[in-house]
Amino acid sequence: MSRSDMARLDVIEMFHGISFPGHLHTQDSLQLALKFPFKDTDILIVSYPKSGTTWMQEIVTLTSSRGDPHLSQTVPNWARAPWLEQYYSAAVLEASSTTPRVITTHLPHHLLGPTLRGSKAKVIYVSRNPKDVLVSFYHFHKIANFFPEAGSFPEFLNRFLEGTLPFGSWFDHVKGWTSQTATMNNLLHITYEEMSLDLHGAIKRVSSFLQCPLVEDEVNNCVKHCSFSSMKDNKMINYTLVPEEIMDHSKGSFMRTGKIGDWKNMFTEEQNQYFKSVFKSKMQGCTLEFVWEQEKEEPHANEQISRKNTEL
Ligand code: PPS
Repeated sequence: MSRSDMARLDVIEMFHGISFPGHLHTQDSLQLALKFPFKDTDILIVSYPKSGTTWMQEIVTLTSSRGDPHLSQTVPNWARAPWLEQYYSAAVLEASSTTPRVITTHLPHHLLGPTLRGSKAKVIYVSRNPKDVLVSFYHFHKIANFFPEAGSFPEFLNRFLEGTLPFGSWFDHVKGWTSQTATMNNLLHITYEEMSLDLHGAIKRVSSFLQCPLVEDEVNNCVKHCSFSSMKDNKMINYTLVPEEIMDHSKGSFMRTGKIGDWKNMFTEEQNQYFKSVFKSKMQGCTLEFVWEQEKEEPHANEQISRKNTEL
């Protein structure tokens, strides 16, 4: 089965007040996701779109194969870590005999949390600076023909802040999942920024959470194969296998910049101030400290990350 079997490029599925592209989502597939019988051995990667989902799929695949890139270079990411809510996942998961199963989802906690309750499945939540998420999502809307028109950047920004883009509100998503970190000991929260600034350390964190400790050479192999440049050239994850009518590769790449802080190239100062004020009011009561940008101190550029900047 291929992801392109079902076109439905102009269809939008509204589900619990959230819009999902009808290309890969149906009412049935969304309903089924909420009844999914998780196994305790499952690994679930959870994210709001454009937060580093594909990167984490690669990290988990490579960690599980102890740095051997064979699987990640021969099987598309959606077949080895299918999105639970997408229509093809039931068939993929049924046919899969591998343990652990790696499953991906963009569903918010208020929808999937009840399904997961009581399960010991390992959940990895990936978050990213929302301003970079927004810019990445904006560019992705231009290449992915299963989304409605992106419109102008200011319009898109407003829709992001209102929570009316596909997959719903970033704020609800992040608050919903990260609020579980205190009570769910099978949940690891990791950020795109951590992965970007210390990929080696991030892989070690993930492998130890998955109880799959790696020796140094294995970690180094994982780092090599999930670097931005390796992933950009890997057609099993760069979406060049998806036909042009579904993703217009002439308009840009899925693996676009892979950088922290690209929002600075799109936001005006006024938009930044507006974003920050909405962020402050919507995230009120969220005690989690996000580290959006970390900078290496100049004199010790080769040493550990030493300065944290929690400024959004
Ligand atoms: S999706 O559509 O939700 O699955 O997208 P997602 O994979 O969450 O996010 C895509 C962005 O992640 C970047 N990316 C990476 N950055 C750095 N290093 C690696 N290895 C890497 N892999 C993916 C990808 O380039 C998208 O970000 P932008 O900012 O658009 O470049």
